Amino acid sequence: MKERSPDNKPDYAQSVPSWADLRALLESWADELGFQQLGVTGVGLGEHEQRLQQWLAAGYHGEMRYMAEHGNMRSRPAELLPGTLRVISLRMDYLAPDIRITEQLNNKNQAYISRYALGRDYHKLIRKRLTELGKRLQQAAGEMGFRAFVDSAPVLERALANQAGLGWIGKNTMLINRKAGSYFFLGEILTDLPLPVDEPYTQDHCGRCTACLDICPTQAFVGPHVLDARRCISYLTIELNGPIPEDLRTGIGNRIFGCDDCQIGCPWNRFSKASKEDDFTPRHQLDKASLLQLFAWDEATFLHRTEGMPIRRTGYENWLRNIAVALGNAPRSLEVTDALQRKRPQVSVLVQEHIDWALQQQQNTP
Ligand code: B12
Ligand code: SF4
Ligand code: SF4
Repeated sequence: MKERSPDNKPDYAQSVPSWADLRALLESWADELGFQQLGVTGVGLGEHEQRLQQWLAAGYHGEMRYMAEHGNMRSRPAELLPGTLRVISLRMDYLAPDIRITEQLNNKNQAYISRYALGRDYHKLIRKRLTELGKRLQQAAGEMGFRAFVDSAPVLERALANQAGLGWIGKNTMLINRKAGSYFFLGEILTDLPLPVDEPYTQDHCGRCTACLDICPTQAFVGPHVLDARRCISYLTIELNGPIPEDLRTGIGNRIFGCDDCQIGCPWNRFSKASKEDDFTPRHQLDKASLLQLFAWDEATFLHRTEGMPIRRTGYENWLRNIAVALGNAPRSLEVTDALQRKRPQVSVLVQEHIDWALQQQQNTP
């Protein structure tokens, strides 16, 4: 590739855009492709690497073995894609408009599904858009290698976004933006194009607030910025296979897939923006469904209705397991005990055990 002059002036060859031109193009394409913000960073993650190591050493990742695999690759993007010089980090807001978050959460007969999971699976959508963005950049820049990632690759996405200037890592460990809160996904493009980098976001706007730490229903935070995933409802309902530890079941309440409490409680989410993506609109009225409605789904219905949605990831057995726990936490009623008893003979030993717990809970509820 031809060199660009460092002062951003158009180069000796007219056809080579300056860095400033490339950045402007990148921003306008990102906007066109539905991203709300981008930033560029290098490949060194500084203290984040050590923090990740400490977190893993403490075992906070639980059964998410993929977190501990790959050595230092997760904090060294150039090991994931050799030749990488820069990471372009991007944000896409996902909060569907007109969703009544707290109403659903506060009604214990209703099923609470975390906000990011109500619509289409974001992985495919975002990766496709990132790849398109990378291709456009490649065309404009000339020779350039790149790969797009979202969520699933071994990279420390929040640390990268923080280094790229997108926001700070709050005490709830979320990447937060002052003007947009934290209800967004992160994705990135790793490239060998030496784009000028942005300043890392060094301010911290949490101040003395501890709302997220106090509100967490299962006390999953060891302290500010450190989450013991093994206690987090998101982990328990999505990542964990097998039985949910009994001492954490009541804390789960009616949350059957993921949890948003440490974001709902965050004052910066007053500034969160509604998503413009139709794909993030709730499907099958899952933002309004009752626990009993969802518990009645058979496997074929589950597979059919959750096709292309993040909920598919948990599988039917864990889905029933989670709803059984939530029914145990629901107000005492004949309808609930009846539904639990009727389902019992049709399900696995794992789900039966959770149903038995739920029946016991129902009995103990005044
Ligand atoms: C594993 C994982 C989980 C696990 C563990 C979460 C965790 N906090 O680590 C579980 C299943 C619990 C989970 C839950 C959720 N997740 Co998740 N998850 C991931 C994943 C795959 C890796 C995260 C990771 O690297 N953890 C390792 C630990 C060490 O990192 P960390 O907790 O972020 O800790 C950092 C800081 O807190 C910091 N730190 C430690 N001490 C200190 C001190 C100071 C002063 C500072 C500044 C920092 C600091 O050090 C760490 C390294 O930077 C990422 C995708 C990716 N590849 O990055 C998505 C990701 C983080 N998850 C995401 C989402 C949306 C969620 C949920 C909201 C989903 C839901 N509604 O249920 C919840 C939120 C729970 C929470 N508070 O984190 C988004 C976050 C977007 C954002 N705005 O931040 C990501 C980026 C996916 C994506 N591509 O959009 N998740
Ligand atoms: S997602 Fe829920 S359970 Fe997990 S840390 Fe946040 S408030 Fe706690
Ligand atoms: S709730 Fe308060 S402490 Fe927690 S992340 Fe938000 S501002 Fe920071």
